[in-house]
Amino acid sequence: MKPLDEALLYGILDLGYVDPSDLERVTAALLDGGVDILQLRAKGADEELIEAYARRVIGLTEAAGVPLILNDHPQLVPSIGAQGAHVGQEDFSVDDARWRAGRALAGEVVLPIIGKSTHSVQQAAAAMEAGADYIGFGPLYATPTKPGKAAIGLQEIAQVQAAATKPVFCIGGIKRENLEAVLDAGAKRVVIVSQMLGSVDIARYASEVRAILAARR
Ligand code: TZP
Ligand code: MG
Repeated sequence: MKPLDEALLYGILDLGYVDPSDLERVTAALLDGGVDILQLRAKGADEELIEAYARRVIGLTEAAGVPLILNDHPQLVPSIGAQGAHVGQEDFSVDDARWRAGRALAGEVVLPIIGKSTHSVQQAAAAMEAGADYIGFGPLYATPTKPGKAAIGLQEIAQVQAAATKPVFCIGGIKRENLEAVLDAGAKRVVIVSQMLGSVDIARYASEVRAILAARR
């Protein structure tokens, strides 16, 4: 598996943008483009459907050595064999999510990756203190992917990044056009959802963004 601390680009397979019939194609494109982590996000889907979606893509992510992270639902991590779960401020605590996502394989304990969404300097510090393996920080800009969620802007990125003990993935309204501004503000790693999934050539979009991130690291 690609190590988390070297991850630069985080992709999300968001069923709000991806037609279920397109799951494998879009996953392959994101992986071809070089995403370092992939999250399955299917808001409103029940457990059975999430498991079915995950089973269709996990062979691809494993072959690419890319961790598959489930949005919410840490309890589904063991049965799917996913690498972890991502929880929001209103969801399970990091400890609780890790306990639910934990599994034993052939007598060996496999530690799941647990990510946490954060929206302020305080939440970022608290999540890292609580043992999150990485945090999401945003939404930097208003975004259709999180309707109604206030943008936090770029001004706190540097402070969060300076105090970070874990990888920080900036998120929310990021696209190629504002990527330089986000990086100039101190970001090192990003999540891009709608702009990447809506691009004509997803693999190319991802690889271009990743090259920019790698050049600036
Ligand atoms: N959490 C904070 S912003 C966001 C999530 C899941 C959405 C990011 O999507 P986009 O389309 O890249 O703005
Ligand atoms: Mg959630």
